[in-house]
Amino acid sequence: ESLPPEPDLLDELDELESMEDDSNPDVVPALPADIKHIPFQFSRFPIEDSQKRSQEFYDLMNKRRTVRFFSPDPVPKEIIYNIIRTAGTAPSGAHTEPWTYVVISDPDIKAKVREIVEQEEKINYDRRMGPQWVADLKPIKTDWVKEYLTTAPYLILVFKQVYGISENGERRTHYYNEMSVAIAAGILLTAIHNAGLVSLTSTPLNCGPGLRVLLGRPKNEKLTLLLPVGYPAEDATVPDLPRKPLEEIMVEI
Ligand code: IYR
Repeated sequence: ESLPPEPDLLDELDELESMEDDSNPDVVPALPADIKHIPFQFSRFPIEDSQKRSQEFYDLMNKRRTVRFFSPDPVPKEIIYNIIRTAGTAPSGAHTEPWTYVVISDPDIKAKVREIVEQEEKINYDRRMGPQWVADLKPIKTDWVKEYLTTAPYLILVFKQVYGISENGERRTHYYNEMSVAIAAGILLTAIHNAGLVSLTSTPLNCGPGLRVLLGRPKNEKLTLLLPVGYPAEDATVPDLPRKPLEEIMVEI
């Protein structure tokens, strides 16, 4: 017990240091202390069904691609609501649910987002990213022009709440907010694909503060992802990228 901590444990120790002392009886949990624990509703699939479902889900997800060319065709809002409800089922540290999804369909706001993003992206490509990064993106054919930001019917901006604010205005720790929002983003992308829509996983460099202010979000929220969502353009293309086979991504012990 008196040994120095393993390097892998240091992240957790950082987290621990920022936590309040739970030996203090005055400390109240964020969730109700007397929250009920109820029976877990679960029924097993027959094993052949699990087999089939796992194969079919892989086949479905293996068709997901990042798409950069969007159709302006409308998408019913209820589909977007269901997709975000689905992302909201993600697990999170101490069930803090540290995420906010901003859905933009207003053309004027989309135009303002595009203005902010293109202005920064021009500087990113010209100066901030550097020659290696720009070269690495060349095969993917991206550039600073972001037409999809005004073409796609929706933009979903994923904000992570780096801390929460309780009813009496005190700061609440959002444990593992980065990981919680990353998991939720994966579920969001999966839900978009499952609904038959496409998106582009974009992380606009240096645009966070400008977009946060434009959208009237509070200071505890940081932009992590910007996803245009809709149907692909009729003539949309994607790079013919291979995916690593199982043997390359899995180690069995
Ligand atoms: N944010 C820029 C650059 C960019 C970076 C990576 I890493 C990509 O995989 C793709 C693009 C842009 O959106 O163009």
